[in-house]
Amino acid sequence: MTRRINDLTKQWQEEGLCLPIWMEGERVCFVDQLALPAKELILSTQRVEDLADAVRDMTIRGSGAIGITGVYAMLLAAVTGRGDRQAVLDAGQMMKQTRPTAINLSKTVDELSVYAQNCPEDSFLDAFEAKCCQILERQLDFERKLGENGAELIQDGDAILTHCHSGALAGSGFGGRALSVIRTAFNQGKRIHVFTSETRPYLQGARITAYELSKFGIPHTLITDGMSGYLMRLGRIQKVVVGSDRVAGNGDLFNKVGTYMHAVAAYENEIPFYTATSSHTIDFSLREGMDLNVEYRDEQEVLKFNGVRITDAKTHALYPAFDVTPHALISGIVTERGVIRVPYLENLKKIEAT
Ligand code: RUB
Repeated sequence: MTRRINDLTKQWQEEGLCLPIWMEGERVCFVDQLALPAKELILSTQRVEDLADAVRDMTIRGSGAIGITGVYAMLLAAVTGRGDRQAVLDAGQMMKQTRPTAINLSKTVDELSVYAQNCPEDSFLDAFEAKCCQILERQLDFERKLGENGAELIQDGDAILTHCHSGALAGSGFGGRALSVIRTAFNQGKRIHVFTSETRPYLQGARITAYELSKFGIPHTLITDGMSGYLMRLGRIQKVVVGSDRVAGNGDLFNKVGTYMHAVAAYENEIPFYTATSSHTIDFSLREGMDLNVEYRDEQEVLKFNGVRITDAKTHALYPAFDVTPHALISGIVTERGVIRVPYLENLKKIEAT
């Protein structure tokens, strides 16, 4: 019943991909990103609710990875419900409610929901699995292509700043967005160095980006979030490459909070700032970034470090999980269809049209 998806998983594992989530038999397996790098823990489930919880509490995270978790959740519902179409649609709705800012999740669920509603009853399970596999293959293909397009922007000897974790485990297993660009440039033989900012409070940069860079053998240095501006002034950083949770129609970028701060410093220091994304992550319904409210997370996530409160008992905290970088600060938007430059409104429209 899951032969097609199991074969695909096997093929990707043999290729050495760093998969965030996959299917073995009728169980969905996923890497516990909260445990990294101390433990390489793999969890598994047959319950859609567990996948929703894992996205909500950031056991599975990164815009690409939560997008494909939407696929696995709906496929799991199809398999365990023996083709129950309503269960598939309900699974999609449950996943959509987990995290709102990264658009890949809702777009993927919508695409699969339309497919499920129109899929003939007699071959539902087979056809739905094939559609899921097609989406998963497409996402991986995007990563490889945008990696090649973005690598052209990287020069031999560049030091590149990246923020948060926009890598294999945040995507489909090759290098996600930013790390696909970096990994491809490195594989081309370019001598590069990566500065990864730690990314308070979840420390995705310190924990996961550094872990993946070590795995890929790419030289790197960890910095705290506030250090990038000074390093730019010292001439230690030549490029900034970050991922993207959503791009508005005018090129404004939603990404992990702190991205805007790096972009302002890069602009001030005349350092190119790029976002790596895919056409799937562009939200043409959104005219500009400030039109959308980003996800706010629990203040406890900021008040505590490793479960221990780090501030006075009466102090409160604020945690917008993302910020908006205006398109005027962005030198180029790397996609699977090439690097998009200003005027973004016009040039992004061309992607929408084709
Ligand atoms: C998503 C996230 C960052 C990445 C986006 O945040 O990983 O914003 O920079 O990169 P979270 P990508 O950790 O809250 O899920 O586009 O590769 O996901």
